[in-house]
Amino acid sequence: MNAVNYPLLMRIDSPGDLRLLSPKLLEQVASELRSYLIDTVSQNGGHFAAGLGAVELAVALHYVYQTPHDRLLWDVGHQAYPHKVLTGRRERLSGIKLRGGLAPFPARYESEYDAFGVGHSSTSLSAALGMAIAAARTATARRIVAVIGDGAMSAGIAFEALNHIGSMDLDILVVLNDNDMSISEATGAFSNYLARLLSGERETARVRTLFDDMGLNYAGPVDGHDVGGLVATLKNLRETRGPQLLHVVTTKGKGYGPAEADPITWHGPGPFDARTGVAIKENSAGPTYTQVFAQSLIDCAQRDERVVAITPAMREGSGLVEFSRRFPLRYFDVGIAEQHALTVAAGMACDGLKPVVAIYSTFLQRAYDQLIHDVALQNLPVVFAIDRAGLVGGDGATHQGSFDLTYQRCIPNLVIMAPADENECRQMLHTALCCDRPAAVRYPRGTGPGVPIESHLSIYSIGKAELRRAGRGTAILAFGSMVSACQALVEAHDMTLVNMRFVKPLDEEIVLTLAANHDALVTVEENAIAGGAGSAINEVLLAAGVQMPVLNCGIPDRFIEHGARNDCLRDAGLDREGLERRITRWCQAGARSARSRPPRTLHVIGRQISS
Ligand SMILES: Cc1ncc(C[n+]2csc(CCOP(=O)(O)OP(=O)(O)O)c2C)c(N)n1
Repeated sequence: MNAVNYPLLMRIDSPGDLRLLSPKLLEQVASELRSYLIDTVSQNGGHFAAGLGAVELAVALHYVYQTPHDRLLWDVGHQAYPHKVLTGRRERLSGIKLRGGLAPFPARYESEYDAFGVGHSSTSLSAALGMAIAAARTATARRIVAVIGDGAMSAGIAFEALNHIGSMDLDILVVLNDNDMSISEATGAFSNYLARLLSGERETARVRTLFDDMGLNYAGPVDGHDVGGLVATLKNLRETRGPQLLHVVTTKGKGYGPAEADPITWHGPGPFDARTGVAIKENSAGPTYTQVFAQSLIDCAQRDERVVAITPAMREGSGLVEFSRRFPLRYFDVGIAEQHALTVAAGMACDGLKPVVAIYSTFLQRAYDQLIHDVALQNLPVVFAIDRAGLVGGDGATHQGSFDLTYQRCIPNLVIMAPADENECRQMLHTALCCDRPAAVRYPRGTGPGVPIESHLSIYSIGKAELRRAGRGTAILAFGSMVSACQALVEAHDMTLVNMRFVKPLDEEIVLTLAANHDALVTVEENAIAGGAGSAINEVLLAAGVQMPVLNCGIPDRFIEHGARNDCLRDAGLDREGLERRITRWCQAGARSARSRPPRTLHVIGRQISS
């Protein structure tokens, strides 16, 4: 760090250093911190606009509260870069999200100042209340503060927590960081309510707010960029007993012109020229799966006006921007409300619509009961376009889509598809919309192998795999993104390759035929090995009484940390080289042990083959 540009920030290695400064200097600290964020994030990209809006808040909160003894929780954690800088991680900020670098969000293993690990939104109030209860139970004198955005406040869990907090007489401060934005524009009646609170309605009379009525003492609205004002207000609140809510008004992207003007683009930019705000583009290699899904959905919607799209606050990430423009009345951003997204889709499906819920694999975890109870149990034709299924990279362990095959596979009625390429993604979406039952298409982050995309829409036969290559000895049964990852390997070693296409229903016929014709089977998927698609193959073999060597390749039984997507794949052993090494070694070891065993006969339902 350059001491000339950041004379004060240079001296802050912990919040203790910050607290030694006179209050008059805090504005300068905030200004240096903001410049430092702009400089640093421009190098490698990262979460940006939300952090710029939370600079003064971070400075004031660490100045007033005795962190880490007092607990400071950042909801989602994408706005926590200023907090990381002030808590001893200044010099490491440039490596955030990279392999071995700082975690993308607050993480308890990384710092004692990160009171609660985050990444998924709207958990801060529940966790803060838990800490307040623990402090009360252990008679620990401690203040607990949760900072939550207006977007994150739209989630059910945040309201569940408010409901609980308001009924408890505990010292807890909720700082509502209201910038009137989620990743895209804030939506919903609660957001309208906050706007009304800010509109001056409250200033004319002492109007009781929703929060007061729920048992939290409402303070504000206050200017979230006036660090002196914030410090004064927080000092007061620190001495006030009971649940409090401080309504703070901020500007997303504050202090960086392009980000203030377009906070959506600047929510999480890649590297950019800090002076001009121009993105430093990497060469793009064809359309991403998200883009293919986006165009295919538009094509399907044009053919069938019953098709509607639902997103839980992820319009940009899920590729629904163009859809929302073309079909504004058939597009629903429900806020950060995954559970509601699924049940509202179920209701639509009951009465003749064809809802497509576009959702990230990691966020679908939030709506598991709705998936089972509201959609699958009633066999309703809801389509799930599950993006970021597999390893996502920089957003790390909280966002890896490692589990969706595992948690979906056991649900009756559900069709689960995994496209091997972009064209299959398109056709599977169409197949899902035509199959009249709940159906999921799960595709990874980024680009596919780059196959031509057919403009027509076809329907795959449900539960049928595709033989890609007939070889000898070992057959690889690959799912989704792993089909192309195995192509070179099967050519080099004359193995069979099957693109399984369907995780459910599984093509049992092809599994048993391959078992009969090969010495060994290898399953490969970009999902947890535990309970994943490979487990489904094992179950088929066991049920049929087939005994043969089977290797399951997939994500190992641990959380995969952040890094570039390729780093994460390598870490999980799912990059091309890793797969080749693993599979060929396993085959060689198997061949050695087979030579040392007497020949035996395998029984495969109705057939006999020798091994
Ligand atoms: C459960 C869950 N769903 C979706 C997201 C993706 N997401 C990250 S930040 C964000 C918007 C948060 O808005 P807000 O809380 O208002 O913060 P701001 O970015 O406006 O500061 C969303 C939807 C998430 N992190 N967690």
